Amino acid sequence: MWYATTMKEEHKRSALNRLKTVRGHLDGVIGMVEDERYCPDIMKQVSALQGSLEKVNRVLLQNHVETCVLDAVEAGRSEQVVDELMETLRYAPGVTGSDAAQHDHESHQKEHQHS
Ligand SMILES: [Cu+2]
Repeated sequence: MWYATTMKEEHKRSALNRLKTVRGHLDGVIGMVEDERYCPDIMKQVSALQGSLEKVNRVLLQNHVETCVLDAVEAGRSEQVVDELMETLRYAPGVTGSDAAQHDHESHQKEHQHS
């Protein structure tokens, strides 16, 4: 079963743009393997793809906190949502790692003007 989530327009656009870029990039990497390009060159591209996908998860996590989590807290379901959030963080190790510092702070600040 799945639950629907409310996606803020900017997060939805950002996630879709990033995923579609990954799709194009992935086709390129498939081509590199088919052409039997130099292994480290392919690995570099795979690593870049992983980084791009982690950014997608960061966008999704931010959306989740700004929508579902806040709503749940307001509805008095804080305990339940904290447990779920801790579970959710497992899907986004990049958020808590050193990589998180590289997060784009400009878009961050813009997104926080909503309150
Ligand atoms: Cu959510």
